[in-house]
Amino acid sequence: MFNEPHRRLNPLTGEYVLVSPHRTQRPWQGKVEAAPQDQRPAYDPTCYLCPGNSRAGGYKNPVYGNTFAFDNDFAALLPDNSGSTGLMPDALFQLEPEKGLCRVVCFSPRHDLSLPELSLAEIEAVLRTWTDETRSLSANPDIRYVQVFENKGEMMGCSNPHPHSQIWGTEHLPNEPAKELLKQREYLQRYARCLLEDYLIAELQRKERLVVVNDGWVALVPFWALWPFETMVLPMKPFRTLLDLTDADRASLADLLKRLTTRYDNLFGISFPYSMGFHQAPFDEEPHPEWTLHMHFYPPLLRSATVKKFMVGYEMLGTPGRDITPESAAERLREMSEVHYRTGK
Ligand code: H2U
Ligand code: ZN
Repeated sequence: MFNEPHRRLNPLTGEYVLVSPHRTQRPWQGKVEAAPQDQRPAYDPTCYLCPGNSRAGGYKNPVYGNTFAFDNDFAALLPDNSGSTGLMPDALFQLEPEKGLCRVVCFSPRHDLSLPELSLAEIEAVLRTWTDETRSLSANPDIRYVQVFENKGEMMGCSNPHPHSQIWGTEHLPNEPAKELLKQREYLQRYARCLLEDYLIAELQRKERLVVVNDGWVALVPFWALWPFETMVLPMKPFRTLLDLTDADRASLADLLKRLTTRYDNLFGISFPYSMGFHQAPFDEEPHPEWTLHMHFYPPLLRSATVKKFMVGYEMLGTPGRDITPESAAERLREMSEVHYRTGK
């Protein structure tokens, strides 16, 4: 691969990333984050997500034994938002109402565990809950997109270490899926093939960016990865949404997620922070033959548990960039053990 500065195209968004492999030797005298504290009790009486505890607005959590989903008490979107009528279309001042629903999904009653520390059966239960939530949100005629995501770790601004994720159902397509829809549609029209299906076939042949492969799913560092240890999870079968998965597909995805997130935790010996989520086809009554269900993991860490990547300066004003190549990041992740450093399992 190139050792000189180059740019790579992200075919899913149409945006470029600048790769500067020669810069990895540069000394770091900038911000060092405090290593996150990993010691937590199994139950925290002050946690608003632990079983039996109180939440905002006087709600009390049930003594749940598995996963637990509820309406976000501080939802960013509201279901009955009819908006102000009579808005004038204006080229420079466009505004429209947005309806939506925000859910919170706890992975486990255990306050001290995270995804890689759960059993395969427990991860399957999380996948089932995400699927059930997607089904009920998408049944609402006002909801055309369902975004499942987890924001993990203090470094990512996550407010609570209790393992949880969020699901937002919205009337409009969010920015990122909107870009991906356009690009996947263009590719299908041009090549009569799915962009991500072709991409997966090519990556399975090249092998240099693969991280974990099982019978149903692949985790890889995409050729155009922007975050140092960014990965994508792609299915071997042509799934469009979470609703297409069988129990067996969920079992194999649980296996892949456990192995991938264990490698992440082992990389710097900490509970690895990230934002991750699914990009599924919109629920707008269209068939979406262009779409391939996939996941993105965007971790902020660069070279240790305490040095994170800042997306600033030229990256905000020009083009985002990276130093370590996607190929070397994939190699580092491939070298990691699939035995978790903390649990020994
Ligand atoms: P994050 O840390 O990922 O933001 O998730 C916590 C969510 O939980 C956050 O969106 C919600 C916040 O609005 N929340 C409740 O729904 N009830 C509460 O009592 C506190 C926090
Ligand atoms: Zn808790």
